[in-house]
Amino acid sequence: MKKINYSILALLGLVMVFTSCNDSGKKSSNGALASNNAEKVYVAPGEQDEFYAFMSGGYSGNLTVYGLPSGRMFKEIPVFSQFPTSGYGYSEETKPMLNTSFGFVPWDDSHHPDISQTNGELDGRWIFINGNNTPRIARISLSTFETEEIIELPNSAGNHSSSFITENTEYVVAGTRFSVPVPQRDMPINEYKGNFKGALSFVSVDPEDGRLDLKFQIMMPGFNYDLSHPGRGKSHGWFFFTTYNTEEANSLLEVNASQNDKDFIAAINWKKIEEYVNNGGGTKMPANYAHNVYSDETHTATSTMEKEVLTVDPTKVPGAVYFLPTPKSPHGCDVDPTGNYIIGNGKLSADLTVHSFDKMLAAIDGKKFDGEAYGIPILKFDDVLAGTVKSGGLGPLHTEFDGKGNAYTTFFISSEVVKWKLGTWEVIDRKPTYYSVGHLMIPGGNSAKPFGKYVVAMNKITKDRYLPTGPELEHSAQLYDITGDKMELIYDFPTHGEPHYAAGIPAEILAPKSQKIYKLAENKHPMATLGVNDARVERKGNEVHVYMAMIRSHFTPDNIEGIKVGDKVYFHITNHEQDFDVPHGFAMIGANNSELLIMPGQTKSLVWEPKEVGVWPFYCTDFCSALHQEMQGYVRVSPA
Ligand code: CUK
Ligand code: CUA
Repeated sequence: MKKINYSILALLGLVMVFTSCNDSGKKSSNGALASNNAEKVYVAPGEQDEFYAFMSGGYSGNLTVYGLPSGRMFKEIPVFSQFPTSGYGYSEETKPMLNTSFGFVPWDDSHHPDISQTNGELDGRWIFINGNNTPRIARISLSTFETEEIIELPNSAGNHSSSFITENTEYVVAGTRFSVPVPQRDMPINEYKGNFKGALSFVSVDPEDGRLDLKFQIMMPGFNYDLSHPGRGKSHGWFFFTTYNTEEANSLLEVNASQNDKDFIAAINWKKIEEYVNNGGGTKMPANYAHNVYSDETHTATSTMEKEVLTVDPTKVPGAVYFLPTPKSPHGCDVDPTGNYIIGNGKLSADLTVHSFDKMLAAIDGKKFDGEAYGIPILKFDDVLAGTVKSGGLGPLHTEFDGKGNAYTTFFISSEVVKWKLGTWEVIDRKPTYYSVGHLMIPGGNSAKPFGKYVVAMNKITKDRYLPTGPELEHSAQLYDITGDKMELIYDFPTHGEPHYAAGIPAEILAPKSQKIYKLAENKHPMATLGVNDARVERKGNEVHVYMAMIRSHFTPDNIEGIKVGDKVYFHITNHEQDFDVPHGFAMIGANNSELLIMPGQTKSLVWEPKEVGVWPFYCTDFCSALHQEMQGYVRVSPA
């Protein structure tokens, strides 16, 4: 067994290198296509893109916003990382967003964005994204493009199968990648098997304001839970998670974790579990986790430490959880727009496995099981299998759908996207990617109603696609036109961080919602300066609070005296502009905590601790008018 596994891996590695070299030689043929395709991606000056694409930032911890088809980047939305560009995570108002039970954690690894849905269709209200490392889920408003809420997940580690949502945004789901001792405790690592647990978290979303609440956690066997997808249509009420390492090895050297020819897709009837907990089922256990909420009325975040979580033992809810055997350590887990087909791609295989929801229900009805794992019934592979796609590729990862009965799967090792037909399982087309593609995205491709015009491939390796920029290149996205039978590669563009996944939405749904401005009269920040006459300096011991107003192109007050070395100076600054897109900035010499970028109608605060006597300047960092360079002031600092 040992040898075979190693040699497969070595072979796959070789194929990858070989394919990459081969593909780079085809550059000129791409170039020849360029003139036809230029028109398809050209968005003329003053015109706007047809789609938004939200790409996860991977190790940037953020979310980036692009236009399709132009590939232009519009914005980087800070989520799990401090962001000096706007002062997110530095300003007094936003620091609490990055609170966790581990303290202030201003970094994370964000993988999978998902846009809110109503009746299985994109509604463009919020976008959710996971923090992998210190397990968290964020909710971002799509009217302000600001992170409004972050909830930490206890008992979870490596929050990877996240943050996918159910078809009415009832829940955003998070599955633990690493099983861990629950509750955490000191124990020998090699006693993993049978003792570690894998928590699947179901976080409810308030239909009105989007507020998150960790409703329950299902305590699953100690496997690795990789990706997940909600059922939709006929399978609404179910959630599917791929697993690997069902061997429960505590060291994942290939020999340990891939002994089993098949791991599982876990099928969870969350409606059944919801009913169980609504009727008083489940066990409350102590847990410590942060819940951070930003209010765009007070422009301030508050962080609360939650103290307990409701856990569910799946064996106590008969009929709620089943395992579907799935070959070769499946990674991606994708459900087609009709909700019948569940695709699990074994990352060490060539074939795609497609399960049928209908067949699954029939097998459950007929009680046709193939034993159990930790009390959870295992269905028979042949009973649930809808079909196998003989892809001819290697290393399948993720699948999206065009809404016309076709599926598109990425192949990491053979560097390609393969288009195939749902139901007949025949391969229709394949196109190379440059290189080693991970996820792909069709706008709405993760909903009941995809907009099958483009697919974006997100590649892990960039190599020779752009001008070299030292040893590290930004990752590369590739845009394919999928309106015809054959995919057509029409554009390359660099992405920021490592985009694992993306969510796209037509601009006509989203753009009208995204022009919010904050009304000054509605500003409920406790430190706001709503009238210029309210601007003032107040001392409380060695704390000094400067209540400041800003409008083109002046700060009030702009000459501040009476500050002493050793004081802690809080600048609370309110932007009095009421025009769309007129922020002002604020930077103080020697301040070691970034600047502020303050939106019209908003208040933000920055702390400065002067160390030396003198007269020290501050200025506006955002070019705001012809007199932007005049937008400045001084603070006089006297001896203590
Ligand atoms: S994972 Cu990155 S390629 Cu985190 Cu969705 Cu598959
Ligand atoms: Cu305000 Cu520049």
